[in-house]
Amino acid sequence: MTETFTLTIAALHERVDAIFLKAGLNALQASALARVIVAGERDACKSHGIYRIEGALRTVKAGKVKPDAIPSLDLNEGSAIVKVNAGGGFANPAFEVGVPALAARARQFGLAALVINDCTHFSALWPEVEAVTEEGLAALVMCPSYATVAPTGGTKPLLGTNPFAFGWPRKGSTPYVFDFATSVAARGEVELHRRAGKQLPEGWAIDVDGELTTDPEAALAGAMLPFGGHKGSAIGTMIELLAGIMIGDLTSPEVLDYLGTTTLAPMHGELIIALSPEAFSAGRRGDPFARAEALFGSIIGQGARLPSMRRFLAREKSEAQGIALTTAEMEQLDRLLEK
Ligand code: NDP
Ligand code: PYC
Repeated sequence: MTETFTLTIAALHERVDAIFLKAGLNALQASALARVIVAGERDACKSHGIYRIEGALRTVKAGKVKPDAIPSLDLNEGSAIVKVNAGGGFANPAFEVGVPALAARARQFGLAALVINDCTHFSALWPEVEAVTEEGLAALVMCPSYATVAPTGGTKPLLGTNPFAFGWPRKGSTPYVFDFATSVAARGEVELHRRAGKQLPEGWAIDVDGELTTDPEAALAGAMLPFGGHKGSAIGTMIELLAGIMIGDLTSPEVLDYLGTTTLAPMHGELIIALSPEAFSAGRRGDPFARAEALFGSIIGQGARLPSMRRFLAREKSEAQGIALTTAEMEQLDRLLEK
């Protein structure tokens, strides 16, 4: 049996924060990264937990992200579009700088968008979705990545794994949140299978010759596949258009050209849209939140579960019992702190 160590959420945050500070990140960048990475471990989302630290540090070392960046907020007075330039730093502190203005504008106009430009992005989107739902607003979040996914009918990497997330606020309960890669699985999952010496499930990827493969090495060298065939391929393309081209930032193939590798965290933009359910429904057919609860109740009533419920249960457990890490993970953290 694998030996495990248990750390409190605060203790893990302290360690991850210290690793980033030691690597030369300023306090703003380090603490925002530590928050999102520790949230990944806390919620049992291993593909975007502490495993991502090394990639972020490699990207700093390669000079492809600015460790001391200070995001700049462009309030664009009178507009529903708020912009934050991450200044070549990570996306997470830029999001934290922009979210109060996003929420205020969404309340003012009924909907608003936060555009983040020039950011390095390696994280899960649900922490950002949850920050918007905590404001009583619905949220749509998306960003490109780097070219690793073949469009349906094609055989070469072109689209990114382009995550897409949605959230709906619920009174007195955790929000309704889904958050997924538009490839069959996140690339981080393929990498974790490779590290564990495990084969991939069928249908995740093709090799360099365009043949289906379950070998993670062959999948990383070849291309991943979109989820749901042509439907995922179209949603992935929409994300390139809206959160790449429309916001004047890089598309996934451009990111790969710029970085020349998928071993560093990708730099591009991000689009966050906040919507006010009260403003859209404007009293028609009653309280939108009560109607949403009836819908969720019917889903659960069939024996189905709501997305994120696994995650919220994992969070409850981590909050009560701490976060369990393996010996190898603890050693990795110690090694990174000593570097
Ligand atoms: P998963 O396929 O693991 O999960 C996708 C969503 O579906 C989750 O909200 C999950 O909730 C929900 N879900 C899973 N099973 C069920 C079920 N049986 N019934 C109802 N809901 C269910 O996610 P992915 O592997 O596609 O993505 C993982 C993460 O990777 C995401 O957080 C994403 O943001 C991130 N990512 C980031 C990228 C980036 O460029 N920054 C690129 C690609 C991905 P639950 O968690 O509760 O199981
Ligand atoms: O897991 O696909 C992924 C990913 C790409 C960039 C960040 N996460």
